[in-house]
Amino acid sequence: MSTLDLFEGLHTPTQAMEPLAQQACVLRGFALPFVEAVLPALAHICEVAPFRHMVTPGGFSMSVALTNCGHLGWTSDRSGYRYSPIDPTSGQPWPELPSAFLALATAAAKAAGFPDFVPDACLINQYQPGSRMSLHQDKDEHDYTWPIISVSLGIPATFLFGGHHRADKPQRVPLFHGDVVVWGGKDRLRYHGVAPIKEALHSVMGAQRINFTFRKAG
Ligand code: MD3
Ligand code: FE
Repeated sequence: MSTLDLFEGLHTPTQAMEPLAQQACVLRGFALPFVEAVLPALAHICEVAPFRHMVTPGGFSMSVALTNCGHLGWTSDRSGYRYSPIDPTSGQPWPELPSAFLALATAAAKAAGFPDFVPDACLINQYQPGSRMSLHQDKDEHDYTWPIISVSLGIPATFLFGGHHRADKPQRVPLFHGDVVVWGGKDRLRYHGVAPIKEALHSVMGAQRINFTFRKAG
């Protein structure tokens, strides 16, 4: 076996990896080489399953609009939050996970040390200036041992990265076009949210932020 073969099995980061916690890190700009392939696939999803403002169990309309692709989609209504294979607006299955999305998600997971991650769900959040997401935990998935991969596109956001109790003061993490965040292990159940989005214009995405979260939900 050559020295090269030995090195091939090792994890060699190709760009800056910023740790946020023990099992959470930011891969700055990781998504940039994928954007050209991701945007036409996103446009197709938005035609089949347009962004919509869902209602929370408490009866409030979310300021973030959302859609999904992949086998399972996250939905909310007066009766609760759940993953469903059917888009409640169309009555049809969610659009398939595009190969460009899968390539991005698996490459990011691998770079962060999760080589076996294959998502079955992609929630797509659309933020406009003023949209926000209050502190919450993601607890609607079956198996919390899988990581969550988050991809940010468009105008900047301040991500709020809290602790295991709602009252824990969150770290403020700025996220920009092309940034990818990977959350695994014990950091997977931390409280998190997004501060109100500031008015801005992105040269490619316009006045919006798009966030993809890739999960194994089923
Ligand atoms: C940290 N979305 O859809 S993504 C969500 O930017 C959500 O749209 C935010 O929170 C957004 O549920 C943040 C990243 C994310 C997802 C799950 C996490 C961060 C997380 C779970 C634990 C800690
Ligand atoms: Fe969340």
